[in-house]
Amino acid sequence: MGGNLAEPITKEQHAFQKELIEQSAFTVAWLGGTDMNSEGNWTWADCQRPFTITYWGNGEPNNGADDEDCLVSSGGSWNDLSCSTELQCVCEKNVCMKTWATAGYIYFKVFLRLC
Ligand SMILES: [Ca+2]
Ligand SMILES: [Ca+2]
Repeated sequence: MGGNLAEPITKEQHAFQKELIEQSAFTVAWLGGTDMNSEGNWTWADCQRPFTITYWGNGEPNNGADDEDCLVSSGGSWNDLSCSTELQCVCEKNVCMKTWATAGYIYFKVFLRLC
């Protein structure tokens, strides 16, 4: 497929991926953030950029069972979950694909399968 997990680093991109998930059959989907390298220090997986703006839900991230190092969007807010959880994902791609929706120069798509 050539894309990677979405990294909605701007408010516009966050709003866009939230809408995509809402339009899909799902409510929760993976995004490309993790703190697996350093607990509590969340970065975007692709280039290890630290988060600049965040949308954590109440009480999150809570590193539940000391095993939550991956990022999901859930109803528009963020939660950390165990990376081994099977969920659909929001992916992005930096080149034009007409079947993908666009927010700025990043192309997002919610994949309707587990990943
Ligand atoms: Ca964690
Ligand atoms: Ca959590």
